[in-house]
Amino acid sequence: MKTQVVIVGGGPAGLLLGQLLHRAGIASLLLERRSGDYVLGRIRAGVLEPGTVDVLEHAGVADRLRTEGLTHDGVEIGYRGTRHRIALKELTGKHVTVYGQTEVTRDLMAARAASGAPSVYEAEDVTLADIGGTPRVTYRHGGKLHEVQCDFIAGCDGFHGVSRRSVPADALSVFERTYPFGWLGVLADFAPLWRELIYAASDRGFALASMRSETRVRCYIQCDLNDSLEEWTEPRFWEEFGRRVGSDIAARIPSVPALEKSIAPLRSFVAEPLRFGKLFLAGDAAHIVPPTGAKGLNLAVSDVFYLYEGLRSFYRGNSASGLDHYSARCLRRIWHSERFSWWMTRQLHQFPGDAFDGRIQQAEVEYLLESRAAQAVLAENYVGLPL
Ligand code: FAS
Ligand code: PHB
Repeated sequence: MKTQVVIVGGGPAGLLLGQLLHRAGIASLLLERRSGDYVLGRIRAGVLEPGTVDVLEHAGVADRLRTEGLTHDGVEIGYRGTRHRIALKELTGKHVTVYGQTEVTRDLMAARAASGAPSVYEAEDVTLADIGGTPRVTYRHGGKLHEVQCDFIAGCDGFHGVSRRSVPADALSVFERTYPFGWLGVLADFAPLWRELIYAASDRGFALASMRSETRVRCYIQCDLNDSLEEWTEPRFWEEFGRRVGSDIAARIPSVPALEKSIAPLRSFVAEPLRFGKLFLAGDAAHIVPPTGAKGLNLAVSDVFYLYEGLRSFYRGNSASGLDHYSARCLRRIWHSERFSWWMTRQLHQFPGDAFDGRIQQAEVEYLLESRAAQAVLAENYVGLPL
């Protein structure tokens, strides 16, 4: 089989790239290791930057987002028992949209099915070959081995995918920071007891109050990396969550079962460059941010938009310049998001260790809550820097 672009990975990055390429008349084959249901079952991001919404509009997949997405003009920072609003809209003229990654993925899956562009789910043993020359991709499906020749490969297969691992180790520079805690997340069906997201920094640890709709909440607490889901029963989670976000909320949390409960480690990670020959990495395949800045999905979207623009100008005008500048263009935006996500994580979580860092953290948060200029810096980064 031959095609123009093989897309490895059917998460939001791979699906969005496939949709943008299809609308530009560029053929792609999408290979996803898991089933569609499995991909939809992963509960992840919840906040979309306005730039992300624009790209989804451009891709023709924003109808449901326009009607069901929640517009948020601010976020709250909880600190030592009080909550302070960061007025995103007033400070930047922009708002964010709360619309779960699962729904973005669902909309993109529906669009791909409607486009008729080929996708293979449960594609096993995807292997990339000759990525510096004439790329070939092999995979197993239905017990048979398949081979595809293509012009380009888009590695959209996430942090644990095969694409980044297909680049010779000496051709990549890796930058990484791990954090000594994780996030325990719970999805539950009750009306949010908060109007806007609350990022709460307490002496007991961080907590985040988010939502998916007017009837469904998504909440997180900082937890130890060795914690197990079994020891975090729902009553224990909600009791701890309430102690961290505030007694006014704690007193009103209903006793409802979790629809989903998971623990995710936090990591800052960037692999440079994002291009190796005819292979282009995009999204979590190239970088990871701690979710404190709500950047992961949004960064995947900007990578994909830049790659789509590069491929479109290659196929339309035979100009390789977009592809040649892809990695540098992505990395500038990636590092600004890495910085913001690291800063938000550093300031709002309880870190073990030296007293000096603890005082600096206190000074950072106090300054943030007192200074309109500091709040404008947070707001500009939270709504997302220009694409
Ligand atoms: P994804 O990981 O979503 O998709 C990659 C796809 O490739 C997967 O479907 C995988 O099955 C497939 N794949 C992997 N290996 C393959 C192979 N060898 N062959 C074929 N397919 C293969 N971001 C936020 O903004 N806010 C959050 O709250 C947030 N929470 C997160 C929680 C967790 C547990 C994780 C892991 C991430 C979270 N993120 C969050 C970040 C997340 O939203 C990612 O940024 C987003 O999923 C990136 O999308 P993709 O790059 O498409 O990668
Ligand atoms: C979420 O709703 O899952 C969410 C929102 C904002 C974040 C992280 C996660 O920073």
